[in-house]
Amino acid sequence: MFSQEKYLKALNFAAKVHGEQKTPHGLPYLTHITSVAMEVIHACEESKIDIEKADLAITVALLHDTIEDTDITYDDIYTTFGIDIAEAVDSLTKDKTLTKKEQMADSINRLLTKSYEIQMVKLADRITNMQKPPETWDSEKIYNYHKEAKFILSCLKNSNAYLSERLENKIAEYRVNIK
Ligand SMILES: [Mn+2]
Repeated sequence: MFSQEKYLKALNFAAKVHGEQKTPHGLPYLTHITSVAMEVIHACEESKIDIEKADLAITVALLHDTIEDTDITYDDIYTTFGIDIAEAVDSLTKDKTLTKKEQMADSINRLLTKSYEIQMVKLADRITNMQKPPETWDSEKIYNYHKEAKFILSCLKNSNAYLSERLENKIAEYRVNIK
């Protein structure tokens, strides 16, 4: 399985730094974070991933949006969790100096240099985000989100067979939202 202590350390850190942040559906942001971690835990079980790799993947899942969405920096993650986790979270962080279009490809390229356990977090993130789109999204945004999910799957599908199949199913189900 995995270390409950490491899980709690990362969860408490994420809870503190995401604070009052909400998801696009208006729920506490921690519901997103713990959903991504849940997908990763399930995949680690299904794929019999060893404990050290599982601990890394689960911690990274819990921290994956900290640098992108809060005041937390790479150095803060490095100081508290060490270089492997800081590098992993950084590879899951969009480079906002690039155009919106370039950001996903750039992040995927950096992720592809990382281990499968880290790539898995991106699959889990997108699985979690393929729920009903927020009311505020127009049809073009929904269409592009669906297309982007297919791109993520095509790039990262080797990282974990279980999550890849799950994302493939979510992509198929998401089609009903495209008008
Ligand atoms: Mn996320």
